Amino acid sequence: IPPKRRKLMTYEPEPRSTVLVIYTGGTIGMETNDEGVYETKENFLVSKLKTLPLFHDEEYAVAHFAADEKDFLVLPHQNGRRVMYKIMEYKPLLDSSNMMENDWGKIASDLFEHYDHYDGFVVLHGTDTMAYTASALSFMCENLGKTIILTGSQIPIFEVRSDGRDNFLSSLIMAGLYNIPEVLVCFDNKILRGNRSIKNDAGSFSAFISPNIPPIATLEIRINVDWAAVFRTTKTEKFRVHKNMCLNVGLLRIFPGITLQTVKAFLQPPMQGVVLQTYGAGNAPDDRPDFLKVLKEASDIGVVIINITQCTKGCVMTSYATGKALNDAGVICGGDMTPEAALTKLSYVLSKETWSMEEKRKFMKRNLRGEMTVVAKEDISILDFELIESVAQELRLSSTEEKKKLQDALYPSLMCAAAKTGDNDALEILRRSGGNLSSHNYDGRTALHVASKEGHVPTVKYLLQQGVSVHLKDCNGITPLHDAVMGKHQDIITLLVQTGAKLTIKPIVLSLELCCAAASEDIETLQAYRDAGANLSVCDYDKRTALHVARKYR
Ligand code: ASN
Repeated sequence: IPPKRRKLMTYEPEPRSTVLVIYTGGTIGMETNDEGVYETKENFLVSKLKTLPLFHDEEYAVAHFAADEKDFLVLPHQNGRRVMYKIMEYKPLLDSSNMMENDWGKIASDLFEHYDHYDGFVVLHGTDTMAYTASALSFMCENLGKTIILTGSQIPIFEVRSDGRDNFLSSLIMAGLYNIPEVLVCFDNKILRGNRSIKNDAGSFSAFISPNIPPIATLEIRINVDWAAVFRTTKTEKFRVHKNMCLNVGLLRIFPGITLQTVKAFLQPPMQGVVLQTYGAGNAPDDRPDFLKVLKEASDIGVVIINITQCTKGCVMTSYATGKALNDAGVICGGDMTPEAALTKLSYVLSKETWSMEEKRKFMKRNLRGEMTVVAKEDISILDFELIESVAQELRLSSTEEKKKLQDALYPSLMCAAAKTGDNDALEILRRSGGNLSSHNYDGRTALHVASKEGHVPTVKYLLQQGVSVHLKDCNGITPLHDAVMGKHQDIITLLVQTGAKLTIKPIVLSLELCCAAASEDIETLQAYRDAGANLSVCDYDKRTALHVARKYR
């Protein structure tokens, strides 16, 4: 028996994980040249790392590596486990400012080719366009089941002061020992979702943030992973990569006084998709019909336009007339996507040849890889969450009885959520798939309570036509009519009263509510109570009426 084999047989080596490191370039592996500027340098990272005990345990390698493992490096053990890694160096190594879409394609191909042979992957990358590559890879990698971490540094790894050593070591440990099936960015002891990250500081070691969601993990004395936040695919399909991204996309940041010519020129063919960076919560001038017309015309001929905010943090909403005007011009709400995520998602979605235009627009609104927070208000149906299907799959439910139980548990909440946004289509689908529209959630509220409170007349009508009772009370004894009164929705009050609803509120409670309304001159509330059939002369415990109060506060 050769000596190496003999050692192997005497004791079991620690369990090992393997990581493939794809080294694309960036400051992390650079050196200062004669002119005093950083430059990439080929063929030296591996040999130099081998001399650093923190990056390579030579003694272990000699004792335990098999013949076909000689290209690997191995970290000192971590809680009894070993991370072995192999570095695949690209030629040429690139400053990430020089990277293009075909470089993303190359990384994706290599991930695919080696996917089955490694437990996790680290991509060493320049920081300047790391957020773009991370976002692009998150979409290109379909049905991802392993950890992919992009990292780099602000100072080269072999300089005396460098953030590169920590970033690289943390990435190796996370990719090797933790299964977080996402494309991530590791920087300054934080693991961020790749398509949520942005380079936020050119001079800090804490160069990256994910402004709209907390880190997925933090590396402190303990490594804390927020497992509930990890985004997972719900498909039962194999990992694959989609490489042919659409290049006819662009990013247009509006500014006060932007000319019509600029906007027009930008939207010219062959442009297929534009990310429009607007002000604040998604606002653009609504007093320039020419500007909106140009957008509408482009959208009508098939250019997909996504609205995101110029602010680092926050999201696009249609709560202002200026934002609503964009919506009316066919511009799609991009929620809280980063510019990098919006652009690469557009590039990915537009390149899907089998998807119709309508599907492409729909998918742009959907959360595909955790890149956006789906705000239910923004004309997204709760059905877009594909909830029941995903939950049933996740729980591996098979029998009809199990599925029925799941339905009973989930449908009342789903119905209330649909009623909240006035989503009659969703309610109808839930009804057709066996849901009982009169069912109530954990605190006794039905879809009718919620729609009445929110003031959705068509939804209230629909529910009444489906036979939902107006007499149901929630756990606080509140009926849909009382909800409509509190929401001051006159037409809903009329509808409910027509259908036989009665106010069941106790006289003493009613008197207090009327007195409060009178004290604050809230005529609308008084009218609402009147229309709901309340006796406005009801007295409080002091025998005083709303009229007494109104006179006093006159
Ligand atoms: N220019 C470098 C790059 O992006 C910056 C860095 O890596 N810190 O490749």
